[in-house]
Amino acid sequence: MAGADLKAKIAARAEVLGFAATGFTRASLPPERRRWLQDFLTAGHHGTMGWMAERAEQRADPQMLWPEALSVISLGFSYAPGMDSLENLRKPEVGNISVYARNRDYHDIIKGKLKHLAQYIAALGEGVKVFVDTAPVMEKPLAEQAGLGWQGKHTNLVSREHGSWLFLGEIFTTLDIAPDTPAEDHCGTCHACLSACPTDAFPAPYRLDARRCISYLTIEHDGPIPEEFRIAMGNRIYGCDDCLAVCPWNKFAAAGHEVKLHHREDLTAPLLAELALLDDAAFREKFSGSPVKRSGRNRFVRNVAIAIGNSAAPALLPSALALAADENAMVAEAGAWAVRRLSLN
Ligand code: B12
Ligand code: SF4
Ligand code: SF4
Repeated sequence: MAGADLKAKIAARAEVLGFAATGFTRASLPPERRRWLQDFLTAGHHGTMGWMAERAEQRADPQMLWPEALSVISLGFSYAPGMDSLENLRKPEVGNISVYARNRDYHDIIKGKLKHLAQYIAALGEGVKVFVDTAPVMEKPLAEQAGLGWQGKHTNLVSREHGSWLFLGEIFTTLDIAPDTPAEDHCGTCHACLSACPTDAFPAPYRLDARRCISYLTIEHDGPIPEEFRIAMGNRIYGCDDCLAVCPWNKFAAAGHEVKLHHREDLTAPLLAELALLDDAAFREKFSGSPVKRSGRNRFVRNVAIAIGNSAAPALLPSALALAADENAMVAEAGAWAVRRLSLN
């Protein structure tokens, strides 16, 4: 079994590549994780993310995904913003894009780095596969098991050093590595994240109903945003950071170093009036290489319309009227809602 020496070498290489945290665990998860995933799916908390249910067996058990895998190297990459990520919420004329999406797509950045690190292990004659976000892998429980941090009450991984601001990635390998000690829960009696959620998306601590989460509603959900969440969305037009931002463990987090994740000036506090003008071509050009591109123009501009409706800014009425006349029915419906809201002011 590979011991401390090799682990230290792998961790040192990971650090040079920019990873903030590295941990090692077995390629397995305890049965309660499968049960909790199943409870989540049975309750329908995944909404229209049907892909979560389709490969649930593989998600709950790394060896169902790759039977030869013996170990998992879990890696955390910091995107700590180094500023108040809730600042935009006090500026109704701008749209708030979640801090993780204000520059390049983290999937591309982290995948490249994982492949680089995996080459080192492959050179030892071992099998490797790298994952970040999109594979049927339960990244948070694996990271907790590998000692990177614990799944907080907001369900994301919290680290004592990097707070709630870590992206996660993994290298599955046939290498037999001595596992690290799992992290302990340090949430204690705190419930700041649960209280901060604008849409009351936590039915209980450690459980999220994605259908109520603004991140899901603005990024994953196609079609009209259900009326009950529109006002609570405020000006959040892509993702949401509220439950992460209020976590007291963030106070130890130094700002992330990756330049490709540093906030683009035009995406830090973009004017709603300008975003409302984006047609398909302009949207693609503006968000080339950005995670925002994945949601597509219509969903994004639908969110912009809702934010305009919540702005209470009469100056944005012409933008709302233009969106109400949009060719896309989903955008036009949101635009009409915005016109009605602004007309009430
Ligand atoms: C689906 C998904 C979403 C969905 C659902 C989120 C969710 N919490 O499930 C939506 C679209 C809402 C979403 C939003 C976000 N996401 Co997301 N998402 C994922 C994805 C693809 C799968 C997560 C998953 O497996 N969910 C299924 C549920 C059942 O699993 P779970 O959250 O681990 O739930 C556990 C708890 O509920 C717990 N549990 C249940 N009952 C009980 C009871 C007790 C007593 C206890 C102790 C525990 C417990 O057990 C479950 C199993 O471990 C992962 C990537 C991946 N492949 O893992 C990224 C991932 C979780 N997302 C990520 C991010 C950054 C976000 C956002 C912050 C983005 C944003 N700013 O808008 C938000 C955060 C919202 C939030 N509070 O979770 C990061 C999180 C990094 C981290 N530090 O944890 C990940 C890991 C992507 C990555 N590679 O970095 N996401
Ligand atoms: S991301 Fe926002 S909407 Fe989703 S659970 Fe956290 S605070 Fe609630
Ligand atoms: S805000 Fe409090 S309860 Fe929520 S994850 Fe952080 S420490 Fe845990």
